[in-house]
Amino acid sequence: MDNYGDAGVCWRLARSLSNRDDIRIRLFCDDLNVLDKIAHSDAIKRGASLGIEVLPWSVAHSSEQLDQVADVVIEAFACELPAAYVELMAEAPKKPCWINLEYLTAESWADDMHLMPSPQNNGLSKHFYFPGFTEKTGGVTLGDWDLITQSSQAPASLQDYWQADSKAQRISIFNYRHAPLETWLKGLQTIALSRGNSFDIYICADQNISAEFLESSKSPQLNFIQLPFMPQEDYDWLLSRCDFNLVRGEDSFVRAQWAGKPFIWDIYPQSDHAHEVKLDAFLERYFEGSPSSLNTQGKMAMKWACPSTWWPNLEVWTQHSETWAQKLRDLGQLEVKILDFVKSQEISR
Ligand code: TRH
Repeated sequence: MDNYGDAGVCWRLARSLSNRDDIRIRLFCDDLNVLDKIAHSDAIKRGASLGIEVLPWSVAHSSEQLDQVADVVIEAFACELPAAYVELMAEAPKKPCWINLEYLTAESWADDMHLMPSPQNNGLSKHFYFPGFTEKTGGVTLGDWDLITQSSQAPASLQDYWQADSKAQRISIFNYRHAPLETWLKGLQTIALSRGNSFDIYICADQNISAEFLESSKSPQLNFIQLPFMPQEDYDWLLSRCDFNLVRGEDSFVRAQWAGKPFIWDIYPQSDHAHEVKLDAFLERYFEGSPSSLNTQGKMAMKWACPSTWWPNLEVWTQHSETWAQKLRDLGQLEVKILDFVKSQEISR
């Protein structure tokens, strides 16, 4: 399975912070091939144009190759800093602000864990940073979303695919291999036949939908558009323009929320089934305050119920999604909250 989320979240955060001119960013990554895919085929070059120095993870292992230790060190997704780097941090005259960026969760314990210090036996202390959906957590990254999505013109990588003049409803698909996409699409076919809707269905790279299925299912109402893997900003634009998005993991999941449109979240599966608890925690928070029919149907939809059972509620869901996106904005964004935390640490040191 190809995963881009860890690199995607870090790249997005680096891009968001690089907009501020007093910050110099170094992004260490253990798989530059993944980063290249989401960053216009050349993360090092793209990063340089944005003021981000992209470096292979191996460099952080060798203290000789690093001129100085950073003022702020963000260790993302328990990547565990190399011992050589931690040594440099401990020896630095001004101790860096060390943040452990965790996975996003809607579970209520994140409120208590967010910004919890974890003293180390070398005199340093790192703080857990929990992104989330409440005021007590660290928020989610907005970055350049508004700028990217304000353009009515499709970005370069989508220009050959985007059906600008179509009157059909637009759906994007980016899921894991286990997602029951063919069954779900058959449900959509039922809506097309019974209600006369038509759909443009944008299928992202490497989705588990067979060519035979696409061939046998296409009709004047169901238009399948197979997309190549595109740069992260272009995928954001696609999400913002679709009426419904099928997303997964962490980063596309958050973007679907900024889009203010209904979506299905294909959560990253964990062997101990912890993801089921995580999904339910999100659904409770997300549908809270929505009309009761949407509350019930939306939760079913998120667990792959046949679209024909809830599609008639799409308009209500769309309104709810807009309200939710506004709620997220009001909570404050991760890139701002993380800088506020760093400032508070500088004052208290
Ligand atoms: O790739 P993912 O499945 O990532 C996952 C999750 O982040 C999960 O939490 C993590 O533990 C696991 O990886 C290892 O899904 P996600 O998070 O949506 O990340 C996809 C990234 O890929 C996102 O930044 C958007 C980007 N993307 C593109 O740049 N171009 C594309 O064409 C598409 C479809 C996605």
